[in-house]
Amino acid sequence: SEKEAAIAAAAAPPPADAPTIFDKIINKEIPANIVYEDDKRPFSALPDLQRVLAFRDINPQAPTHILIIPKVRDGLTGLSKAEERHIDILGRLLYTANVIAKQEGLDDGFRIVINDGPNGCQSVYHIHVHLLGGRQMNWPPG
Ligand code: D5M
Repeated sequence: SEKEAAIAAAAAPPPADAPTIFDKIINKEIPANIVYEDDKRPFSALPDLQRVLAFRDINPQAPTHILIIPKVRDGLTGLSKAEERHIDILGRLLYTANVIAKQEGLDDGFRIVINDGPNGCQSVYHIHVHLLGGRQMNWPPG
């Protein structure tokens, strides 16, 4: 029906090369509460494609709610677009989530979430790891 088509269009992911709001955060064009950043240091061995940025979610779902993202998207609009070349950055995103969890004092545990695509309720098509903590999380998730 026309209504079903409208819903499908609204939920459809944008083109893979479409910029997202996270580009503006990476480029410091809009403010964000940044909690971690792999800086571009002249003598750092960390390749550009493995650098991550983390900032507080604007719509927090827990006392601690932080997003960890690659500073260069490199086609990784979502986890479902992952290819072998992304293995290092994927590892770094998870590793950094743990570093930040410790920084935030989440010693009793935390939740990691990656939403993918319409069914996963993904809204920003630049891969991001949600770090949630500071309260008892529930299972199953909504
Ligand atoms: O999660 C996308 C998340 O991104 C969602 O929890 C809100 C958050 N968001 C959107 N815009 C901003 C800005 N400008 N700052 C901080 N956080 C933001 P998803 O998994 O795609 O649903």
